[in-house]
Amino acid sequence: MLVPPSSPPSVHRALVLGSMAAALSGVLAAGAVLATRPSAPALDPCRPSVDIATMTQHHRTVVARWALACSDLTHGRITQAQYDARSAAIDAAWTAPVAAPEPVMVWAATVRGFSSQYSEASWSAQRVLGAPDVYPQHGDLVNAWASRGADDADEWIEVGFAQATRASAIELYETFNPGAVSEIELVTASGNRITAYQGSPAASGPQANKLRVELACSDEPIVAVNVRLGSRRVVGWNEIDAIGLQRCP
Ligand SMILES: [Ca+2]
Repeated sequence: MLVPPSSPPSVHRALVLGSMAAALSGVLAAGAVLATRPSAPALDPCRPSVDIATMTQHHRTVVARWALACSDLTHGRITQAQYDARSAAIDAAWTAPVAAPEPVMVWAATVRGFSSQYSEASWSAQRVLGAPDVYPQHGDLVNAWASRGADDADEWIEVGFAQATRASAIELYETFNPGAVSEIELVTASGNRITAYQGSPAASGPQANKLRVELACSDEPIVAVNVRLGSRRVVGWNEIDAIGLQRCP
């Protein structure tokens, strides 16, 4: 029998603790301390009557806490009142919202190709790798990739990731004259190329921009991302600080 995570405590306890309740009924008086185990129980009364292997880690932990409290009660290590207090706290933990895990970002690790770069050092294509180190600043700053010319050609860069990653989103950090991104293409582990984003280049203001595109986690792992810039349509250098994938949970 499964216990839905949303089960109210009373339902949870009826399911999980059914065997214990049966074993102890008639034995425990309110407030009494058991000196011995219930008489001749057929089964360990503190053994969960449901398959905990199918539960979340959170609910397995809650059931384990309850089994420990049950054992303490049946062996006389705690009073009924102490057990009731622990049980109430455990019930609260059963339905308490579990904090969602922090999203894990993986950052571009290799440059696979590019149309141009401002130099081999400052504003080089390599400056797009790793976590953002310009954002949230906006400005003509050397730690972002910039093309050779400001507006003389449309540009592109393709970056790879250290491991193939199933991704729930892609993030691209535009830190100077944002708005030029015309297309983002994903390269999958099997070599497929999938268009994830298409836009009409237009200046989007004098602030750094995090362009985030949600992806379907069912898609196959991504090994590379290709970004195209309509640089001629957004005046000035259109600099990219970082490109990252948010790993699927
Ligand atoms: Ca431009």
